[in-house]
Amino acid sequence: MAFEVPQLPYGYDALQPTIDEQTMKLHHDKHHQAYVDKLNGAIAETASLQGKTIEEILAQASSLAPVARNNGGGHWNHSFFWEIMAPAGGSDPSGELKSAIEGAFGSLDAMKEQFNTAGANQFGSGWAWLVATPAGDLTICSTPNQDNPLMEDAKVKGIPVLGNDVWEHAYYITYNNRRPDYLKAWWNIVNWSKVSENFSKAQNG
Ligand code: MN3
Repeated sequence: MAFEVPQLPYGYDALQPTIDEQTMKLHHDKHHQAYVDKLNGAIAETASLQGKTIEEILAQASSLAPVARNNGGGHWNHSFFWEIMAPAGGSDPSGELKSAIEGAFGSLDAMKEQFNTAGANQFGSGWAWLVATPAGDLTICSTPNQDNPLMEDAKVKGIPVLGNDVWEHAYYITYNNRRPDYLKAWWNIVNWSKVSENFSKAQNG
């Protein structure tokens, strides 16, 4: 069964003005589709990857050919990304997640600042992550390219709870070179109820 690009849970224009419609169309229909097509192509030529879930594939990241690693990461990361955004005016972190964020970072604002710094300082393309670690803590990291904390050779390993795409294709049409402005504005469209759900699932294994 080949992997597929999931449908967006909202319209292409639903995240405006934070993310413009053209960016969403290109990002979802072209970039994500290309990751999926190349991943499916790699799997068709690699018997050991056939029948595996995307998480099982990423768990053996260090032994993958670059085409499978990069496009497998691209598929997982973007499928995750669409779900953790929602039209502006959404919820705040739930009680349990709020407590965990305050315990780890002092406050929600302090967490956002650390996350934005990780995203701004990621040289070139990559992602910023809020991660539930195997020890049950929350931490922030960034990864290059389409890597993520599920990869067994990631510097910071764990289950992503929240992540932002800092590739130029994610923000350049509206924000040009101003990645920090994109990072700051992006919090307007975070779907905190989905993030809280991710955190609960991570805590329950
Ligand atoms: Mn992207």
